[in-house]
Amino acid sequence: MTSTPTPNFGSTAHGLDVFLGSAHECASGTGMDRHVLATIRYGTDRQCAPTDTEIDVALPLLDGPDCEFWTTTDAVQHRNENGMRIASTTDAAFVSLSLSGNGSDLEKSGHDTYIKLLNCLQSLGYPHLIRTWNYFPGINEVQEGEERYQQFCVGRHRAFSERYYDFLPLLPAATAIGSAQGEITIFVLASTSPGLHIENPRQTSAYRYPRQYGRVSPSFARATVKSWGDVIHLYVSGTASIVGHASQHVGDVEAQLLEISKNLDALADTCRSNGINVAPDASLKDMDNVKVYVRRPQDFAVVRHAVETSLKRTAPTLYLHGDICREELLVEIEGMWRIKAGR
Ligand code: 3EB
Repeated sequence: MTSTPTPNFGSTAHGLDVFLGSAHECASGTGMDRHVLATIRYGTDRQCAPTDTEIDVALPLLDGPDCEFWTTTDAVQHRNENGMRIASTTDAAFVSLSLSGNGSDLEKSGHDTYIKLLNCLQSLGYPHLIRTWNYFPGINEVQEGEERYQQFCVGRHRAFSERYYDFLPLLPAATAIGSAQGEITIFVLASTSPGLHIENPRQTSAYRYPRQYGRVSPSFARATVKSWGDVIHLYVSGTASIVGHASQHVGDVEAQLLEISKNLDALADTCRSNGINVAPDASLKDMDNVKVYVRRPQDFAVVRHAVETSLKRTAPTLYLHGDICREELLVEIEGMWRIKAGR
């Protein structure tokens, strides 16, 4: 019997792993043959300044492990360039950057940051964006008649269109979340080889949202699949209660959460019908590296209860207090599925 060959999503030789844990768990979690590519520290009351491999995200912790560790079996090289901190292996690069000040001109900050990142990744030989994270203060604040998120979208879009002739097929999975305090913090995972970007038929592609949501559409894909040697990761973008392009269940956080779960299930279905080996019942409960962003801390108890009971999730989950990029959205979830190679 012949089996369908497993698609090669840019397979490379070195394993990449990621897990949530507490600060002291990194050393024990990595073991002697693994090296740290990046540590992301969540929360607002850090005592010590970040080291060269640590990235701080200034969102208040509601519950869960406070660190995210990206590790690899490959050797890691560190360097600083033009305000960016770069950690790289033979096939992966993690690049981060923080801008002090609240970035009063978000269009300019978004543009300049993405130009810097794209130039850097190009020149170092990791031209393929796999996943991006964007955190900045006051995401829903209105400046000069326009939400800061929309200004950011304009700048990011302009950077992509200056660098690429046809960039929509290149857009990776992403997160954009607002913080009450802190700096603009952007970090990306990139590679020497491309991932496969995936859209969700239940949701309008964000890059095709109609103009009513802003001068330009947001530049991201719903998910990106990437093979790292013998592991395949499916990175899922920040997913909200949006069907088509319309926000659903305004004011009802629990209904929004159930809608998100349906979006995740539809995404898994699409992946499967495209030959990506997501488990048949893959859902929120099977995701790893899950972050749940909650707009109003008073909703946290309801959110956690629904995640654990209705959505049957028992694995480690990081709950953060953060603003979602449409005022009416109360909760957003990101994560990843690990996919088995072969069949
Ligand atoms: C949405 O689906 C919710 O602008 O990079 C989610 C993930 C959202 C990423 C981004 C925005 C972004 O439109 C918002």
